[in-house]
Amino acid sequence: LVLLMPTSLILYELAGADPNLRFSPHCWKTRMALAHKGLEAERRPWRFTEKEDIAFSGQGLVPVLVEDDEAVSDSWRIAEHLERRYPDAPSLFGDESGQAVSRFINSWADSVLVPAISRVILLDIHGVIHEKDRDYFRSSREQRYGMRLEDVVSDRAARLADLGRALAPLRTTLRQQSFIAGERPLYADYCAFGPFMWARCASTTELLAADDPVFTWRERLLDAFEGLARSAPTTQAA
Ligand SMILES: N[C@@H](CCC(=O)N[C@@H](CS)C(=O)NCC(=O)O)C(=O)O
Repeated sequence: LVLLMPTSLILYELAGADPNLRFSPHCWKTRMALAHKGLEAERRPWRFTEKEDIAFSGQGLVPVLVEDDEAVSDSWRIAEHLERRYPDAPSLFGDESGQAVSRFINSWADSVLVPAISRVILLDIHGVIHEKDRDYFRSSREQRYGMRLEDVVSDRAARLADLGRALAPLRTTLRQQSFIAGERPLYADYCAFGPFMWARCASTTELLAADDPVFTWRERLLDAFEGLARSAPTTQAA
């Protein structure tokens, strides 16, 4: 057995005005994946407009993981990289079919969960990011949504109800098992948990009712890895 110890692991993570506020949903997937594998990375804060600092990765989004001389971008590709590179550490997917099914969960999280949560917290995100990022964030998001940030989140009760409906498949599953992956969390769980950490870190709005099985599942993941996620800095209530 040869244990591969990384000589260096660096993770570029989206940060707020407060460099310790790390709220990106996709970076959270990667943080949980690293913890699952028992790995530690040097976590570098990165802002939306610091494109040149990650230009070496050939694209402009985080997370970017740099292992020795190799840069890997996209949270899904990072998870696959870690699984390949650290086969003897706990598996992120269970097996090949687990990996295939996790891809669906990741796609669901990115295409349904992230948009539904953003309709609640988008303006809060604008409030926590660095001042130098604000014009870029506002104009890029307003173009994406075709409306002002204020209008994206204007009907909070309706948007929370939409989110509640979008969570139905997750809720139904978690009525019957502790985690998406079964008795223990795997990467599929982190795919769905990342967007909740995004909301927890950047917003003070509670997305879930305390009697929702999704709430209980989120609590379990907040406690995982000795409370890694629970102890992460969040924006403070005004
Ligand atoms: N599919 C990518 C998405 C990454 C992504 O959208 N990252 C956001 C932060 S959450 C970002 O870097 N945004 C920079 C920008 O919008 O310019 C992944 O899963 O890693």
